[in-house]
Amino acid sequence: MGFNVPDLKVRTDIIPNIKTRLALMPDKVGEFPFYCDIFCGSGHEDMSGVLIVT
Ligand SMILES: [Cu+2]
Repeated sequence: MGFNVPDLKVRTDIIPNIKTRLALMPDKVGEFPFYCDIFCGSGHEDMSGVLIVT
């Protein structure tokens, strides 16, 4: 799986059952869509959300 926040130029691979850490220092506030950018099977189309930076 992948975690991609294109507006913040951040992405990483995600491996199921393994903890993944991602450090980021946003330089702007707002709502930034994220999504899985690697086709990973059933439910892939629903792997998205919004990262809120305040
Ligand atoms: Cu996926």
